[in-house]
Amino acid sequence: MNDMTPERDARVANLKGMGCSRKRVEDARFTQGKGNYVDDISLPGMLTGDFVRSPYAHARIKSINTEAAMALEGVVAVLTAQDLAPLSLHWMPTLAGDKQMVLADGKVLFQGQEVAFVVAKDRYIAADAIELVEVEYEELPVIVDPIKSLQSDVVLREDLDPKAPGAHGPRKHHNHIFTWEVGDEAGTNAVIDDADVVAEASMYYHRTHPCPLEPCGCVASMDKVNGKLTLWGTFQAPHVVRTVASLLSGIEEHNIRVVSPDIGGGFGNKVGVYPGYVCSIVASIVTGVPVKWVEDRMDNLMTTAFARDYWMTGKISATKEGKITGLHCHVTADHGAFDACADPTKFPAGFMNICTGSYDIPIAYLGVDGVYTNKAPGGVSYRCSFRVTEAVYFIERMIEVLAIEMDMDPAELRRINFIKKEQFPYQSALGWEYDSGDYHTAWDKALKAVDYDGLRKEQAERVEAFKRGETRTLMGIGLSFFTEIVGAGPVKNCDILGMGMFDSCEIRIHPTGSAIARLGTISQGQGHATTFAQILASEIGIPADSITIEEGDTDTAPYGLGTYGSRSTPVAGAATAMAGRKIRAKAQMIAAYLLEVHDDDVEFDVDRFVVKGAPERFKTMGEIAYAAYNQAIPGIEPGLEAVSYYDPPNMTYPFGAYVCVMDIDVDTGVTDIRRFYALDDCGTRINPMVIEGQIHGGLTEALAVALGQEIAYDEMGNVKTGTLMDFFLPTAWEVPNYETDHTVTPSPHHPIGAKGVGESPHVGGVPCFSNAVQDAFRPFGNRHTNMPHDHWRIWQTANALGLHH
Ligand code: PCD
Repeated sequence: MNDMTPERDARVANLKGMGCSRKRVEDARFTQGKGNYVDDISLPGMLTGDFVRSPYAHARIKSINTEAAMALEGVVAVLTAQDLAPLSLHWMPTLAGDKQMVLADGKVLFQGQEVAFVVAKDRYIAADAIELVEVEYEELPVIVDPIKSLQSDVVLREDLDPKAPGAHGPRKHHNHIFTWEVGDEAGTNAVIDDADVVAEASMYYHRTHPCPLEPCGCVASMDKVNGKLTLWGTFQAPHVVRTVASLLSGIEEHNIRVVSPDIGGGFGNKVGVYPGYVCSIVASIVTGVPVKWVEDRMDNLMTTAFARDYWMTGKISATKEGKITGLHCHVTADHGAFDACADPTKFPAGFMNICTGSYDIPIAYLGVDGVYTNKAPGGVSYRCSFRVTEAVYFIERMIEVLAIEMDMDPAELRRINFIKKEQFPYQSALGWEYDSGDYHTAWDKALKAVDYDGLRKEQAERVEAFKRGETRTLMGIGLSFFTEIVGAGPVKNCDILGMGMFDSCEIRIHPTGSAIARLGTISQGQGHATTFAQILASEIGIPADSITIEEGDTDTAPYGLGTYGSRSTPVAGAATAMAGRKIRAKAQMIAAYLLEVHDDDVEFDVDRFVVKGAPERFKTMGEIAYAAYNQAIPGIEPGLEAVSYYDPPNMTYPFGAYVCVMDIDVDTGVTDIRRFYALDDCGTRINPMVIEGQIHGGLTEALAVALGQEIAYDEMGNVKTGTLMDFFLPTAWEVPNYETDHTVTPSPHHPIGAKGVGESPHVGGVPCFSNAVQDAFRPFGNRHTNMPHDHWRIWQTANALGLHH
């Protein structure tokens, strides 16, 4: 007709749809310094807020004197708990059903805790004023060890009735938060007691921190004339922030607008609600002008959401042939001063019950005890879906320890225990239904790619050479196979503060055939503007380059639960496809009308509807969009829009097989990663290049955590790693060349078969790096050593094994 009818392949390519390595559209502004981050926001008359923070980890506050600070030129207000108390805002609810002080109320419970909020003309004056606030502290005994905390007479949370249950049931001790149990403990113990082989291990997954390059911050602006509060901030879940802000402040939700502008990395750090947000809002209401609060690096590392801090003990049993028969896991979880873990309500230890991993384990038990200590609150899923990193680290270490116990090859031990392809959908002993997987294919491909047998031979030769004194370098082969659980989640079992975890997409096609789609998620660097347009391009036949993706403004975006737990693709991505299909259904009716045939007589073909059996008769999506607005079509409303709120029937279970080859200098403890191979299966792939970037980023954060990154405390509760001089953030210097690979096992329930991928490399990466270190020392009697494997600790391991003369 009116189209030059390019070849079908050319039309497909023109869409830049599913499977295309489309270049990231957001990079044009990021690479030219044109991003718009919270700290770029500057409003007329805007003030700056900053915190007086506690130098002590546990102390009673005897007095706060703000006079000298208030007297400083340029200081507008100094808020303390006393000022917030009449508004009931001196405490706030946490995502875990606990409550947290916004400003110190009677005492402080961790170093760096917010004591007073200074509001001044600029950041420098605020910093000077902080020095002038006089706080009199009376030191109290400090507890930094959760196991000791459960035996201590010292009561950390004096605000809680020691006998009353918490949000997750009975509490055993005044410093105890909850016990969470899954599985059959008696049955598991019976199996383990009778087993041919049992391996045991205790491991500490150290406290660390997501440390995004941009710290947390916000700008609050209360327009008293119109009664409207606008809050810009580094929020991974802007709609949730709006709802919480409304519930806390009493301002009606339609009068609050929350905007997440560009975000410089989230990694879980920007999910929670921090005192800075509450104080900025109050300060803006009080002063009547906008108030900005942006953390510095030390604030971020010392006080915002930490990750991990799990003391895990395990028992795994097997037959003589190495078939696993049972798994027992107990965790003592250090939650710091307030339980502010960001987990779906029914899961106080996140999805830790995915700890049976990728293996067909008939019976298992998990028990978790949450405990208060004098450390910062948090417990966030740093690049993992709600404690999945802990779970995968645990099982991947247990497998290695079992292999040592049985004197078996760990690759073979994994192979004989993997869930088989035909067992999917697979019901795990601890309650999950894995949607799809083909672990054996992935494993075989990985081992072949790295020439596993060749590596083992080389390793054995190296050990012999070491024993003969010819080399001081050992070789470690790190293996890991992981199953993630991402895409929270079915509303029936996943909510945050009572809000069901669906997600959304709203599409508006313009008359000229371009479009805008808005989602309930928010990119922090993942590239959603690029990839969600690709999903739509394939669904509705409009080129990705002609589709704007907008996220993060609650005044315009449909309600959604935000971006974390690799949920955007599984949930909002599904909503995008479903909304696209609604558009397509209406487009089909319009096309049929225009072509004067029955609706069923046209079919979708790339970027058009064609008459079945007569491909020369068609209407392009551009023509259809134009007609939708400009032609009276009997029985069809004008316009072409759709919205989908998607409640996923299940989560998605991406998986992967990783291998790390590492050389370790026994005398210096220095590690050299010779090779890192990562095979990922995230189902249908939207953008292979974006996926590769995600893998590189997640592996780098895994390397960091495994080899040095930690938030360490001394016994006084002082943070020893509060700056980037001490907190390890890898640079190009430490990062190896990653080899990426993939298999594709689509999710059977996701509309386009896609699973999440953003966190996979972190989840699989940490045990892989750690296993490489541990494997190097296996021939000399190492069973387990705790992370982080920095040079000093590796040296100590070598020394303890008698490898130094
Ligand atoms: N994809 C594709 N395909 C598939 C899947 C996926 O393509 N199959 C892609 C998408 O589209 C996007 C990405 O990739 O773009 C991702 O996705 P996902 O997986 O879905 O995820 P999301 O949701 O989106 O995101 C989230 C994640 C997380 S969670 C984290 S940590 C991290 C990751 O993401 N973070 C970050 N990554 C990243 N990147 C960046 N750049 N930055 C950031 O920050 Mo959490 O929970 O929060 O812890």
